[in-house]
Amino acid sequence: APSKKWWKDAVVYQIYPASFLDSDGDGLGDLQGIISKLDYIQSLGVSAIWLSPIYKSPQNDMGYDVADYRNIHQPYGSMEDMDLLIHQCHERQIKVLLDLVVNHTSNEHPWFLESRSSRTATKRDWYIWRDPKYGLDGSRKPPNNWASIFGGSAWTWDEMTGQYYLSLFLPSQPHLNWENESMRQATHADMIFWLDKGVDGFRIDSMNLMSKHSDLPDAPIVNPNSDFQPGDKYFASGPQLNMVFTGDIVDMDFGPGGKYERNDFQVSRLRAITSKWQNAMPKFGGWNAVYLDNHDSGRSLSRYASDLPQHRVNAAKMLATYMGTLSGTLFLLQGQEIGMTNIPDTWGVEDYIDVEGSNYYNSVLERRGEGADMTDLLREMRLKARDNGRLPMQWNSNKNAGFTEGGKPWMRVNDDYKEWNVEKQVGDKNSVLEYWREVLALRKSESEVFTYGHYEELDVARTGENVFAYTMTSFDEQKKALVLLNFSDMDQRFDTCGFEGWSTLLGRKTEVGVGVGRSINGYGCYEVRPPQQQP
Ligand code: TEU
Repeated sequence: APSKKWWKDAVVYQIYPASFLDSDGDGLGDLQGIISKLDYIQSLGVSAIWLSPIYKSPQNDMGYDVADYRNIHQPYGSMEDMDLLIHQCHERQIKVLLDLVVNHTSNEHPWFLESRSSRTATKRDWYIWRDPKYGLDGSRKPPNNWASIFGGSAWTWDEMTGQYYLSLFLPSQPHLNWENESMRQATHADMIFWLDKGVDGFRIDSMNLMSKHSDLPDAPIVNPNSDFQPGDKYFASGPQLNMVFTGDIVDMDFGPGGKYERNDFQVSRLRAITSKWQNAMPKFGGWNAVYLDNHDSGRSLSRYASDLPQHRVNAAKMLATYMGTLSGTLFLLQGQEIGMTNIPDTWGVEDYIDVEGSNYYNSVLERRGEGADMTDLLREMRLKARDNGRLPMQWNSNKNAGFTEGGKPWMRVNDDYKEWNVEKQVGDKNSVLEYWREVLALRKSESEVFTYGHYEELDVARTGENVFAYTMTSFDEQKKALVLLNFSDMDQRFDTCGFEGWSTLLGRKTEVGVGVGRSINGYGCYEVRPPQQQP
């Protein structure tokens, strides 16, 4: 059986500070806004919060470009606010995890300013600098052909010292050189600064990119239309860790040629990925991070289930059942607990403001020519653009969903907020929110079955393509749960043979009868019972 740890039992609630709650009316969320909602967060039954970056930053990439690890981005508040937030979380037994963005810094970080000052600078080697290459015609070229994840080359030219630096995201996000001992020590000191303040741990950003192949070789050409190629295999997934976010599920509807290539969701893919990781982790002594949504993805409800009015509640509950019953540490994104969706399809491209999506849109537009038909790309952006997970939190049916009482929210509020908000759902026993509370309470009381349990997929021949079913069993084999998830918009039949007499603890109260062919049109149901009751 897996060893017990607090971080394994944790249910982590990801807060995107810019979009959570604005307390001072500038249209941007802030730390005092978060503090004012800690009772709400506690009431959900989560045990930790993960704050997306709150450090001082020019915000070229929403704070994932840090200029000072020991200061707070001023519009979010002060260090006193941060101390208060940590303190108030702990009073409620909520742990605090910070987003540690140390694969790269902002180009405004003093380390980088020093590093770029000359080739012999003390911190020159803290970043990844290389000489240019030259083409046959004498033209200057980057040291290799790697593509930036945000478009263009992964290398940025620095005129002053005549070298390139590696920047796999924006040019303003130079990559730190993790081979450098003194840089590592400085980073550790910044981490200790926060641990001394009482934070409980870190979600480490882009950790998978920290160890690079020392030769930085050219990547094979998979994209003949581009000068730059994905070089992942030379820079991704080197380090070994206790727990990682695997990207398989959030990337599952990307095309082979890239994120915005059409590749419609199929339940079979989710089933295969889930089974792969649920089976592999216990086998190799690893540990799963269970999540469907984050600030870099579209909302799973819109991508993998249905946000149509007639299905939305059930679909959101089904995904909650899925997440809440799997083994691993659970991560949910703010708004997931009320069934928030992606950007409505009536919005235009101007409502997408994130760098990743807009850079891509502009590069395609440039290729196709001004005035070209872009509907195919917009369709994909509505599913997958990072903006979808970043819309302001919907608190109530007041103006701007209660997110801000002041001026213009930094990002447009979803049109559906009058019907879909926290206030409407609290206390409504049929709501998505109350269902999440139920799921989390059960996950906690039956952690042996779920968090630490043993997963087994039910054969698709038995369930049919649209139903994803599995059992979770406690390691002492004393308890077992059956999870049935109907990913279609129609009732499905499930042969209950072998599960006769089990009671439904969660989900639609479907009678699970004897024999064949009971109709299950729910978003999943499962039961827990001792094995001696097995027929
Ligand atoms: O993202 C890590 C990452 O690898 C991204 O490529 C991610 O897959 C991409 O956003 C998908 O479109 C982290 C942060 O989570 C992200 O918000 C930052 O933009 C990125 O690092 C750079 O700091």
